[in-house]
Amino acid sequence: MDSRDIASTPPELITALKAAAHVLVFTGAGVSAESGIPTFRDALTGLWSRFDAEALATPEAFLKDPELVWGWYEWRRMQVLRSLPNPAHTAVADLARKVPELTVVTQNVDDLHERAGSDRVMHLHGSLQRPRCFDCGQSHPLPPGPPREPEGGRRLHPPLCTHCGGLVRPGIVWFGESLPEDVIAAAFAAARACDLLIAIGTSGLVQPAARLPWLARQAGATVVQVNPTATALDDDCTWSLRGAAGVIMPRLIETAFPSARC
Ligand code: BV8
Ligand code: ZN
Repeated sequence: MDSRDIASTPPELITALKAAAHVLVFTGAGVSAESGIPTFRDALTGLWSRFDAEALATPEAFLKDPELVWGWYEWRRMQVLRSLPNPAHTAVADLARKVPELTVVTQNVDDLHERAGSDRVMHLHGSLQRPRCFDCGQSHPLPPGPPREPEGGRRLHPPLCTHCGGLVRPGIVWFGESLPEDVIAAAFAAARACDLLIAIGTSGLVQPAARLPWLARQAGATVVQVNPTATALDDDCTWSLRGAAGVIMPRLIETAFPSARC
């Protein structure tokens, strides 16, 4: 594994990117960090600094205190609404116009890839945009109006299912819950089929999502990660580009596919 900063992008990586028939971009919370959305393992800001995110992101936590967990997700949905895609999201959307086939697989529950112009994004861990009934699974529209931040920890009661009266939950895959079979199968198939996998802003700690780079490498693909720090994926990577996604990704695309000089 060879770590390099962006200034010394390996020429072999540029060659691989230009020659790739199918690129898979695999993102984690770090790709949204420069949009102002805290990553999962950063200290959570404000009202939520006293909670452990992983303890809140479970079905048990929701059943134990639905108003706390629903309030936390409404706070996160409000953060996303107030955020904009950053140059990393834009570079990924731009890359789709430069290579024959691009698959975007994200662990994130925000919609910043879509708002940057990426389509058919695979959300391994669900989305903030698609609440559903905890009991019968019926999907429900988002609450009308902008999400309200629970002032001073005020409880936010989740809506009730119009079909069965059950509690409406965020459309998220929580810890201890299985990922949607069709989504994880499609993501694994894309990892085995791609020529180049670019992992952006993920610590590589959450399974089974973190298997994607390893699957791609085993199938003979080149694997590169973009992250300011070392991660659990380092040994799966051909190269690790150390730096911020919002800086590295636009430069990588511009170096491989220079825009026409006007
Ligand atoms: C499951 C939704 C079967 C919630 C999330 C082995 C196999 C199977 C399961 C397990 C296993 N081992 C352990 C498990 C259990 C568990 C797990 O993986 N636990 C971990 C903590 C050890 N997995 C599960 O429970 C999964 N379910 O496998 O079902 C099953 C069923 C029953 C019992 C057992 C198994 C479900 C996992 C999905 C959980 N839901 N999200 C929500 O968002 O609220 S995961 C959540 O954490 C996020 O969605 C995200 O995916 C993950 C955080 O990871 P990252 O995205 O990597 O974010 P992180 O903060 O860690 O890192 C950010 C990175 O960005 C850092 O490296 C940082 O350096 C970098 N960065 C920062 N700034 C920048 C940057 N990079 C670039 N540019 C920058 N500017
Ligand atoms: Zn229901």
